[in-house]
Amino acid sequence: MGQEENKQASGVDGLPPGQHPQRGWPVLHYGPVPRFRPEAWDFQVFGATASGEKYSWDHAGFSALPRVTVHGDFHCVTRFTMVGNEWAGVTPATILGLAPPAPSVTHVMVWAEYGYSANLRMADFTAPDTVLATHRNGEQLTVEHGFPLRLVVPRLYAWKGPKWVRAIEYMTADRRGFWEERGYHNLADPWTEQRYTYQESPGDGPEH
Ligand SMILES: Nc1nc2c(c(=O)[nH]1)N[C@H]1C(S)=C(S)[C@@H](COP(=O)(O)O)O[C@H]1N2
Ligand SMILES: [Mo]
Repeated sequence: MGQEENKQASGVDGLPPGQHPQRGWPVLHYGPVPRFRPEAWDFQVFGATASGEKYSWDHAGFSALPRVTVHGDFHCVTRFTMVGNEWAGVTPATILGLAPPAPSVTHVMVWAEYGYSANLRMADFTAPDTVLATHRNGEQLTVEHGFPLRLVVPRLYAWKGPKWVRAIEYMTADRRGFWEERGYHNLADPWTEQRYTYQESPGDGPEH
């Protein structure tokens, strides 16, 4: 019976329900595309760090961090899915190792240029396929797709993956990010179609 339920819950080709496969890679975001200025770029970790200090990398320093390759689909809540991407970049585990969070940290806010943000539970941020990506399918990201750095969280709807990432904030309680404050589900699991705020169950997110 569990298997039957799973079959009914997933859509065509093993995609999450309500998703269809996409050829090509659409560009989707709110607001303008930021210009990359290497001398002004940094990547920061702030909030509830174990030491109380803020951490910062310039572009050369960030580019020297250990790198991995992961595989993951990309599910936009507008219902297209890009299947079978190879993402390359830096794992959240590497960042957490270099900038240890306080034991009380439960969530992160991922911050991008122009104030875009997305909140994540620590378990989703540290999932084995979550990556701070610089490349897709062997090619450097274009600026429209988030160059020089974007987050990819294949297990969640793609709005949880900010393009043009600049900082990670360690949080000791959950707080809504950009789209989560604007009617989108706090958790964003595509397999259970957590699309909109009105679908949230008690405990799925902080009070408004
Ligand atoms: N900074 C920023 N990142 C963002 C968004 C945005 O509006 N601003 N939109 C999100 C949404 S809804 C999606 S579907 C993906 C789209 O990424 P793409 O343009 O590379 O396909 O970026 C996500 N990251
Ligand atoms: Mo999206």
